Amino acid sequence: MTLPLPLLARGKVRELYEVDDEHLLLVASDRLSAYDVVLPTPIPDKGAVLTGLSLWWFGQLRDLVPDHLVTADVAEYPAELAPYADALRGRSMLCRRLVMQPVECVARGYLTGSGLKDYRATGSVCGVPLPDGLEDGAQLPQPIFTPATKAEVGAHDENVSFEAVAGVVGASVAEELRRITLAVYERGASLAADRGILLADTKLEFGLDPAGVLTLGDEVLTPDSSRFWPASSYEPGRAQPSYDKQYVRDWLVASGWDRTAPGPELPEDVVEQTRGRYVEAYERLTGSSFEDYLRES
Ligand code: Q0Z
Repeated sequence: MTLPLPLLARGKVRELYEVDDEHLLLVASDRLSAYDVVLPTPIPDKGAVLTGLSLWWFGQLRDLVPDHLVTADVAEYPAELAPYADALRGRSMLCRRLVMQPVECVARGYLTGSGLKDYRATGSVCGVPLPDGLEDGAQLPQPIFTPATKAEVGAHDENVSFEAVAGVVGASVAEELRRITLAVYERGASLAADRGILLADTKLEFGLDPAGVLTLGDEVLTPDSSRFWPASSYEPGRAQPSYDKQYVRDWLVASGWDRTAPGPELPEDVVEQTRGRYVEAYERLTGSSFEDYLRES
């Protein structure tokens, strides 16, 4: 979709537009990325599911941290966006423009991915020492703050120590980022666990509002910013199945795809099963009907 606004940033599956000096528009597409490649086949409603989840989580987290949301009601968007209301409804958010902190704030309750890689190499993750003998998917003795710095386009974020974060943003902001990130993770993991979903880890982005208040930005606790695992099949010692993407991954592996772009078109049944998993995640976590979300947005 192309809006009559300056494009500020384009992620793999989302776009960020400048509305005015104080506001941005965050738009989530239906694109899906697997094995670091954006696939050519969209998953219908994925952008709306992720937006709906972020909106719901912002509400769940409001007592812990202020967030950048202004409104997701397209009727309240600036008049110049009225011609695009149908394309934006349900999958966009008008946000306050923040001065983003140049650090990816990650909390992990379970060990996998880059955390596991670093642990196997050093016994620590981001300078946090961990007990010996942990395997892929192990629950950590307690959730840990594992910040990363944004890498250049195409590269992966680089895990860094708390001290490195303090060196960039100052000790007191670094301590606030760690405290809030862990509080958000704990709230998210506890709520998800009640609904049969393990929240292995989550990545948050923070900025400063015009008054200098640390504010939660971007998307929160979505399957694109977090690892969701079905609690029913949790079994440490192996890679855990992804709540949302496992059908896609299994099909891609079986297809013999070599993981180079552009990636193959997905068959209809894989698209439909995957859409179902996103909708199921929304409904399990929020306890509300996704159809209702679409109708009310
Ligand atoms: C978020 C990103 C992308 C989506 C900048 N409220 C804010 N104020 C200032 N900057 C941001 C936000 Cl959310 C901001 N990102 C990450 C990139 C699509 C989000 F291409 N970058």
